[in-house]
Amino acid sequence: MTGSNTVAVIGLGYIGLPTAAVLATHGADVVGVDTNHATVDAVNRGEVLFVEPELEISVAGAVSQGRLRADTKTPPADTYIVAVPTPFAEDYAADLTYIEAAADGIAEQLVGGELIILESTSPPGATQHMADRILRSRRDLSLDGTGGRPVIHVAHCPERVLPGRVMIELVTNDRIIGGLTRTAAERAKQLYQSFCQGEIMLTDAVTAEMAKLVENSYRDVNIAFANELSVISEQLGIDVWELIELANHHPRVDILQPGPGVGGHCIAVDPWFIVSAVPEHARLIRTAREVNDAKPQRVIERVLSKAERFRDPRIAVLGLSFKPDIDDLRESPARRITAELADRLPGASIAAVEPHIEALPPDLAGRANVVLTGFDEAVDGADIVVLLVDHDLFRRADRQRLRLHEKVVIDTRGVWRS
Ligand code: SAJ
Repeated sequence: MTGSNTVAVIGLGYIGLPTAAVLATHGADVVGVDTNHATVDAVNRGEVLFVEPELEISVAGAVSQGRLRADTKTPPADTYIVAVPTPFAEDYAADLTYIEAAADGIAEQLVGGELIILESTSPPGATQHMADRILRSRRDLSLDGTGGRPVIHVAHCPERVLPGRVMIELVTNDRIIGGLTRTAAERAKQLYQSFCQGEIMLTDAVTAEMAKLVENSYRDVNIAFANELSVISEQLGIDVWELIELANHHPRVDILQPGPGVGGHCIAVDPWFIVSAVPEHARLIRTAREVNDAKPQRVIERVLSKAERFRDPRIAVLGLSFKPDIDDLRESPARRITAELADRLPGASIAAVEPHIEALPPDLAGRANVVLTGFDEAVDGADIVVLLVDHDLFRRADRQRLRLHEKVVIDTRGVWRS
């Protein structure tokens, strides 16, 4: 330990950068580390390369006060926070390569006494795996002082913030910290207390890892229930949104909303880590994933059947992001639906409307029959209107003026029910 309060945050993405900025504005000296040179250069200019309310102002302030800088190399620090991606591999097992690379960079710098926190959403056992990897290359260190070797403190503190509300939720959400030792958990608690106003609860590392996965699986299972109801309702010829609204009047029923599928990098991914860890028992969690993953295909088939009556259909696709009022297109069902419609209907012209982006992502830009266009223009020229994301702009639309009653409308979010 140097006696100072230096923090290295490894991974300057949707979680790492906000965490780095918040720590810096609460008195820590923070170095953000990322392998991407463009990200590092942007942060050092006080800029942010993705949309998150209030983030850029916080980064710019911390950089101009000299509390935050970015680098491609991991520096020596008192505390390391690992916030790198944990994608899943072909077989749905978590890919820990990024965590391992971060651990290798940290291992070189350790002198003993440091705190290392894994924030990335991780499968059960990942925190121990990270510590084991560090200790394999640093046999002069230990977790508990055995053999008189200096101690490193390792803990898991999963992030639970909602994209679009990250800067608020980082401060107000409760946090779970799971230490490989009690001292590690307590040290991590001290750090988070510097900016977190929520309750901070201590446990062991595996329970903390599972808590995060369980939160997102809980939501996935509940969305799957709503999505299954939407398919059942379609077969029975009833309006699923009316059905859910009525059922939700019961004091102990609170069904979520169906949609074109579940997107984003969390809820569509994390449940697989549980399934992969205990496949024979995670039956409901697996089925929920399958139900939600099947939903985009159902939407595609519905559009294709409506398109049969037009020679070269003009289709307006409303929304490409994975949820409303953000610019995040990761794992977006809307994007997948748009791409497949373009492939299956080569003669169709598809006008995609996404008010939060300025250019189509490469997979869609490469398709000759898809253009990015304005809302009114797309709807005006369309035979079929497919609403995929409940952006505020679409919710507030004047349906009379847009003459939606003259078109085939497929509203996957139920925002245009009369
Ligand atoms: N969705 C529905 N119907 C609903 C609610 C959501 O179809 O009733 C869809 C959305 O359209 C979207 C997907 O689910 O495609 C996920 O959106 P979301 O808003 O439920 O969640 P995320 O992925 O933005 O953030 C989640 C949050 N977890 C929980 O609410 C339990 C957040 O707190 C986590 O920090 C985040 O995952 C994460 O990083 O793990």
